[in-house]
Amino acid sequence: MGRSAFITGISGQDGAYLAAFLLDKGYEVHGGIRSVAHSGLERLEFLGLRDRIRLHPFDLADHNNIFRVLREVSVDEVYNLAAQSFVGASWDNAIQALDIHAMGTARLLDTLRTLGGDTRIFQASSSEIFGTARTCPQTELTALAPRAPYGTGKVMAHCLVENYRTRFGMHASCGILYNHESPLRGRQFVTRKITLALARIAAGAPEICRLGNLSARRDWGYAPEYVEGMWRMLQQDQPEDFILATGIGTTVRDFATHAAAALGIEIDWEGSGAGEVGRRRSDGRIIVAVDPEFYRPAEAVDLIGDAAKARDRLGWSAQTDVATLAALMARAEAAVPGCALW
Ligand code: NDP
Ligand code: GDR
Repeated sequence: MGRSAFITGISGQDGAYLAAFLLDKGYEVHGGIRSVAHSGLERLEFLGLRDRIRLHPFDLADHNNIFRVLREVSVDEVYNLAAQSFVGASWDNAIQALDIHAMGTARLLDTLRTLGGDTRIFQASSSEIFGTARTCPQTELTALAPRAPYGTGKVMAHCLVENYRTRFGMHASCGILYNHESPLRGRQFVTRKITLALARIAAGAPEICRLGNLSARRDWGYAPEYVEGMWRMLQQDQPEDFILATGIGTTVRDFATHAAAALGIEIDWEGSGAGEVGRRRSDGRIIVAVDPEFYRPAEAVDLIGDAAKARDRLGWSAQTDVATLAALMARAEAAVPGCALW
């Protein structure tokens, strides 16, 4: 009989790619969405998956709902991808971020424990659990030190997975995921914000791409590769936690340079701090500027991951370098009239 999976956060970037990946493997795929009004299904529609998956009303804030749905679907694997995933916004609604990330994961783990059976669970953990790390790159053994409510909730979820794994013998694993991007990325994240603005500028719009800290450095990989890593974790005999990362840090400034190059634009950077700008070489026009409104209240340090354990044990490694990633995102944007996939 074929295998089955339930994906929380199926309407998000990773949820859509994971659904596509599992369908290709012959899985019956179920997914939870808060409501059609709340949850955009554009990504699932864009990938042509809308009619190939079974959607269920689902909210990580509602324990009864979680219990009802998981009892009904009775799947082999659960992937917990649901989150308030924009780190900056977790300062605006810390209670909600903590409830969804920490308590939501507790509700899910406890439901699976109560239902019994041998359902395996993947938890989307994050590099943000290492927010003030003193070492770089980070490994699975780096001390947990979150810098924002987003990461604090993820730390609690991370520890709960270990608690339930140890105490109840559950097959529960955390993927400590570093930034991974794609044309399906939400518009508020910096890579998508850059590719969307630059594609419009390349098409003639008199726009300026306004960003926060251009020197912030992140470890950016390509999202479809990361969902394969999640699946590989659940195929292990023993549950364990793994970092998924490229191991290479790139600044926001350099990501913009790569994305612009793919659209035929060369950028000359001048100035520093809040006064830094990026000028289009061909006509000297300012196309990138710093706006302190987009500075993080508490920026994480360089978050760069060492994925050696995943390479050795899962046979997983990131394949797409950051220049290729920026180019594929920029070109995907430019290929759509109005330069907006959504
Ligand atoms: P997205 O923001 O694209 O998707 C988040 C999903 O969570 C959406 O489907 C959203 O649904 C859903 N959701 C939010 N709140 C709830 C709730 N209360 N109940 C049920 N569903 C809810 O995130 P990504 O796909 O990028 O990330 C997937 C996971 O991986 C997240 O947990 C994220 O924190 C983690 N992660 C991601 C990284 C990345 O670089 N992408 C790196 C590290 C970790 P709706 O459409 O209704 O809003
Ligand atoms: P991040 O992603 O916070 O790492 O969280 P984001 O793209 O928001 O920021 C990356 C870096 O870019 C800097 N930055 C800006 N960010 C945004 N959003 N907008 C700007 O204008 C801007 N200018 C500079 C940020 O300060 C930051 O340093 C993502 C999410 O997917 C989380 O869910 C996940 O856990 C982490 O990655 C790993």
